[in-house]
Parts: sequence; C-alpha cells; structure tokens
Amino acid sequence: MPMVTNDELMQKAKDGGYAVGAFNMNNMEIIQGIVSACQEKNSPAIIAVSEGAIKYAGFNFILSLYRTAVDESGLPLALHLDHGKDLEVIKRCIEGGFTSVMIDASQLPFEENVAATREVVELAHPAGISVEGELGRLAGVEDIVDVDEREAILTDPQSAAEFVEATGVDSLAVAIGTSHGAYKFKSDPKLDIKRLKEIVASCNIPIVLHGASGVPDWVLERATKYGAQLKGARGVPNEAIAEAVKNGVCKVNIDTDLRLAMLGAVREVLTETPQQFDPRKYLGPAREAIKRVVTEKIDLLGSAGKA
Ligand code: PGH
Ligand code: CA
Ligand code: ZN
Repeated sequence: MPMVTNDELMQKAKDGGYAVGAFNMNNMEIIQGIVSACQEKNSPAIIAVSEGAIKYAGFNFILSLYRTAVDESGLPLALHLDHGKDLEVIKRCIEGGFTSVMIDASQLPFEENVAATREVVELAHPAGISVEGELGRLAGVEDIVDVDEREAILTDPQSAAEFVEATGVDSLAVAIGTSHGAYKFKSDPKLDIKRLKEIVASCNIPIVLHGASGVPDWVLERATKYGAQLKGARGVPNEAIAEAVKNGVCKVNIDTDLRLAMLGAVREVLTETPQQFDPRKYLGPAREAIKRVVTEKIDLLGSAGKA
C-alpha cells in the first residue's frame, strides 16, 4: 500500500483547503493510536519522527512500525524526519525508507540556512524524498514586545520567497507566533495571520505550522487531576488553528498534546489502581487517549475522508 511523501499529501491539502496533521511518534502505542483514529476518519497523516525518537526507539524499529502501519491500514501515511539537524541522520532517513525529511537550520544566518537546506534538497530530490525547510524562530507574538526583535524572529514574507527560490524546498515551516511545548503563551494567545497570508502569497508552496498543540482542557484536567504539575500550560486555541488552515497552512505539527494525553491516562490508571503492574493496563488507555486527540485534530484540520 501507498507510502507517500509529505509533498503529495500537502499539495492535495493545499488544493482542497484543509491540512494534514503531523503527529510525533516514538513507540508502538503512539503510532497505533494515531493510525486507529485515521482509519475511523479515513484520513491521511504524517508520522513525524525526531532525531531523539530515532535515538530512543532505534531506526529499524521506527521503520518497521511505520511499514506495518501502512500495510495494516492501507492509508496514505508519510514517514517524516522532524527537525533534522544532523546530516548523517538526514542521509540515513533519505536512503533508509523515510518519505520526507525536514532540515531545520533555522538557527543559522539566512545564507547558511539556505546552503544547508540546499544541500539536503540535492540529496533528497533524486531519491524522490520531499524536503521541509524552516525560516524564522518560534516564539509567541504577544511575548515579543520589541518591534525589531519581532521582525528578526517571525518569518519575513519576502525572505521566505527568496529562501524557497534559492533552496528548492517542497514546503516551508514558518514562525507566526506559535512555539513548541506546553507553555506557548504568557499573555493572550495570538497568531500573526496577516503575516501568514503574505507568506502564502509570496511563496506558493505548502506552509507548515510547528508548535501547534492546543493543550485541550480535557487533557490538561485529566493529567492535573491525577497529580501532574503543569501550571500555566497553554496551547494554540482551535479557532486560531482553523484560521491558519483557512489561510493556507497545509501541515500542522502536534506532539505536546499526545504527550499530555498519554500522561493523563497513565497517571489515572496508576493512581486509581496502585496495585496494577501490567503495562497493557496503562499503555492501552494511553493509546486510547492518543486516538481521541488525533480524532479531534482530524476534525479540526478537515482531513477526514481525504485518504
Ligand atoms: C512540533 C510539535 N513538532 O515538530 O512542532 O509542537 O509542542 O506544539 O506539539 P507542539
Ligand atoms: Ca527550528
Ligand atoms: Zn516542530
């Protein structure tokens, strides 16, 4: 069954006016939860794997989990390296069975980012692998008070167009006010949608939103009810994600919500039944919680029925 690239999924999403979720995976229960939601919703998905996840689970275990998921589900699923920084890992992914890679050289000055990204594009494209680059640094819009600083951190639409042209990337991750993790905003959540519109207009390739977890109430409440300490945790509201998708974001990255959902489920079981020591009894509910989160994301992004 189809192993697809991000590019195929995202071009389709771009034409259809919806977005595909990229869900981070590092073990069996997580990918099973993701795929089970996608099956019920007949949705495509991007299985995102970080360098840390490869180190944790092992390259071949990751690959086998992905291939099994594709075989079992028959769904269009991409296997994507998330935030690739190490060229050796990136090469291994390109040669070893991933369908897409991200090169994240966004911490470097513009010209160096271009050079590093161009190098990966030249390795990946002959192998039929799509490439995501990143320009800008993730940070909350309202948390950057200084105007010059804001311009330095958030993605500049003109530079984005130059970056796309100079590198040949298939998609671009941009900074419009989101950030990674569970503590995204100190003040009111806000995305720079005007900037997004300008980027979409100037680039003409699929745009990616990182740091897009919402920290849903039910997830946060369950985890904290059973003792998790997550004071001040705050995500991107669903309305803001919907607005971003409406204005051209085609890939939405979710990791934190899966982590928090898993945490709450495991904590609940271990708190309610402290005598329990069968891993299936706490990892099973964790898998169910992942499935619920992914189901909600599919509805939010509009990818149901698009497999
Ligand atoms: C992400 C995930 N992965 O690359 O961008 O972000 O922390 O918001 O889930 P979150
Ligand atoms: Ca980055
Ligand atoms: Zn990210």
